[in-house]
Amino acid sequence: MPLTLLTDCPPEWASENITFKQGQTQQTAEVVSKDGLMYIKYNALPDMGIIELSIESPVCIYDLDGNGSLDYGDIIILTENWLSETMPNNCDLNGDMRVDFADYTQFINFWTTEYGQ
Ligand SMILES: [Ca+2]
Ligand SMILES: [Ca+2]
Repeated sequence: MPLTLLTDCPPEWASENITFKQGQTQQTAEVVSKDGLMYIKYNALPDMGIIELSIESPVCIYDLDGNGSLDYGDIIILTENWLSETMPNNCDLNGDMRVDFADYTQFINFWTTEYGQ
């Protein structure tokens, strides 16, 4: 029998797509409001492993090493692909078939404006 669980929803998660994962099962969790508080609602199975709740990372294309955040590792990857014209290359952020200063500028702009808030 699945258990329907409610977990406190962090305010910044309320408008995100929340993914519920347990073993091989993956589903989109629902955010519900109860007594004025926000909860994440999902169905879990007893003894079926760790339950993971996560949100889609807003970092997307700029997370070059795919670790879910913008950090030094992404700059290293950008540097390693510097002046590469081998495509497809996820370091070619502006799509001009070359990894160069324009991509670096775009990366830094995103980091300092969108991400740095
Ligand atoms: Ca990263
Ligand atoms: Ca480019």
